[in-house]
Amino acid sequence: MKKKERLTAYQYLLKDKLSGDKNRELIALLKDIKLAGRQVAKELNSATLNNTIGEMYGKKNTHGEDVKKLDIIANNLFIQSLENGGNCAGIVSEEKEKVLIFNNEVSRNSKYLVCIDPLDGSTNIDVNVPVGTIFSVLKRPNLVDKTFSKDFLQIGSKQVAAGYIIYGSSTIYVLTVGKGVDAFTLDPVVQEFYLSHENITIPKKGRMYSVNQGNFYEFPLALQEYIRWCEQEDIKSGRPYSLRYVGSMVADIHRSLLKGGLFIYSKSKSAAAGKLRLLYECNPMAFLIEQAGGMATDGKKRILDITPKSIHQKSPIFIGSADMVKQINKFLKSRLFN
Ligand code: AHM
Repeated sequence: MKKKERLTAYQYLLKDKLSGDKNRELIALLKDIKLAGRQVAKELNSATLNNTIGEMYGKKNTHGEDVKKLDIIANNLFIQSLENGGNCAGIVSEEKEKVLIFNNEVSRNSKYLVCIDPLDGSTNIDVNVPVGTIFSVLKRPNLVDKTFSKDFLQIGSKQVAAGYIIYGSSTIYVLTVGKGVDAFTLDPVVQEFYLSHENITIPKKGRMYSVNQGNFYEFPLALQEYIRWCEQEDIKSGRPYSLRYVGSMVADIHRSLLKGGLFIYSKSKSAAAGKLRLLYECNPMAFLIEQAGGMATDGKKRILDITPKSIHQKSPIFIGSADMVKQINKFLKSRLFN
């Protein structure tokens, strides 16, 4: 039997989604991200044996959260790959308080900027539950000037590419370059990502909602009412819905993308803007899910229309199957969402 031809992510982009010479630099940048992704997958696979699980004692990130050893390892691998690749002028990373502008000659002249959460899902890192990398690629607004922090403060709809790598039972690289969504699965023997899911569309409806329900009484009343609505029995709409919450945004979104569902990280009494960061968590996921036919809002407006004011700004997010986002928006509008 003839074996089906396999296309690597690079070959697929070259042939299909990013054909043409003007896209070479972007393809190369996406390759740099893939390289670091493979290295991170390897680090995660042997972390227990290499004694790299656990916290960097005494170290907090820019949000005051504990930092894990693997957070730092992943951050360094992405920085090295992006800097040495020369296809990116600078980055914003969850693990770095300030913008990092690359100093080498080639990078300085590059068109692109990257915002990244190198290892998302900190609480799951040490317990063999899927975690991920989330990234967003922006174009420098001006190639003549040096790169400045403000160049990263672009609305999400200006992203030229975005995606995530999920480190789970397989390692999968899910990507949009603004022409739909495709996924590439890592062949662990060849150590290469091959096209595995072409033109993914998120189901319009879903029956799974994903929220940290332990925060129920912290949530705005409108959200509490939505959650109660999900729990009620209603044959027509298929309720009660199932609650699924991994606690790694990448894993919860990946399931919603493939099976349909709604992911919620709301504001609450103790966190006025929620927890997740706009530039390197909400924006890339919103771009990707919209490209797959879904929707993403902060409860009031489209995530991709928010003008960022600072690089580590947070935002509430309601994202997933279009009908589910529309439904929750009705609840959030029917009462003051505060
Ligand atoms: P992190 O950047 O510390 O990893 O936090 C982000 C993660 C998301 O992946 C996940 O959706 C959320 O935090 C879970 O938070 P909580 O434990 O408050 O439910």
